[in-house]
Amino acid sequence: MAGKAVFRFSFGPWNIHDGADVFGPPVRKKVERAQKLALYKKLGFDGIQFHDDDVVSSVDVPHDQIVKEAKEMKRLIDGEGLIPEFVAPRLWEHPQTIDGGYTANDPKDREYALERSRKAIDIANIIGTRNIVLWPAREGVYVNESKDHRLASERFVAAVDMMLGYDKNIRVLGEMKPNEPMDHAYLPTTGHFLALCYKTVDPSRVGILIESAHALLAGLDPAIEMAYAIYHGKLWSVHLNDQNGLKFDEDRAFGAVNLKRAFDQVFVLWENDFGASGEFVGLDVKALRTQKDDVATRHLSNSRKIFLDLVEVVKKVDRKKIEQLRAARDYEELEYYIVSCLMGRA
Ligand SMILES: [Mn+2]
Repeated sequence: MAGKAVFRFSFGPWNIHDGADVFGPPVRKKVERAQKLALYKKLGFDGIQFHDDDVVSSVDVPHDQIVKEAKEMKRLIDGEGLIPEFVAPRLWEHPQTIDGGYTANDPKDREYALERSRKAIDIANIIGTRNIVLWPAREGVYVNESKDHRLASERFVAAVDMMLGYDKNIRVLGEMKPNEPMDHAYLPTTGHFLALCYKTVDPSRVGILIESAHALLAGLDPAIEMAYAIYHGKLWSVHLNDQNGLKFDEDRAFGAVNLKRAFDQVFVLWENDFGASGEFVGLDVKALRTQKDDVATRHLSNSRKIFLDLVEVVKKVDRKKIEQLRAARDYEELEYYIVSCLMGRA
């Protein structure tokens, strides 16, 4: 183990953003699709992540139109030399997803979510990825009694089973988050989704994407979460970023808030040969609203640089010393040693 890690980076078009938030309008010029695609390689990224409607302008159109637009996107990313990492059905903006997707109370709404998931799989096949990511944004409740929670679990598994049956090649990756937009999300953590994996018709094709900030919002440590998913053979992608306390999902630059926490994540990924099977290091980071147009991709390039700098720190850490300090149970000194490494003193 260790030494076989391959770090290739990815992000999604939403990570280049005009700065609009829930309290105010855009503060930067909209970056057009072609401009965004041209930025990937310049910023040092090889992979691109998509929502279904990042690939096509709308999924609520005749199938022929979806196929035509998805083929056009495939041509564009091939032209830029980009690898599509995943497609995620966006089940949180459409009027028929107000009450959730797979767990909505209205059967017509549930059918919309299932149909949209099939369309996401069709799109994934056209652009050339077998990974479908589910961020179940609105699966959950504001009011506890508004849904039958046991039945919701059953419906969630049935939806994943439907996808696995619809296409025998695709993989489904759960990206879990405990709250926001919902008060209480169903399957709020990695552990919850891992348990669901084993209830599906083909557990070998159901796995995990871990976002650092999502783990932190659940009061959990991202590195330990990642190691647990790796133990299950199911850490198939990450959304690295950072987070300052238990607030909204901040999507701060990786390592910008807590460098040691970032180190711990890189350490786990390095020690466990992450990327050796083609996994990407995804950076789900958001530019601060205060950034001006010409420097509105710093969050991406800086996150990548911080990651790669931390890889160098990880490589230099003295494993024997860690083992000795573990054996001596001198964890204070171990902590000081790691902090010294991060300050360039060890
Ligand atoms: Mn986030």
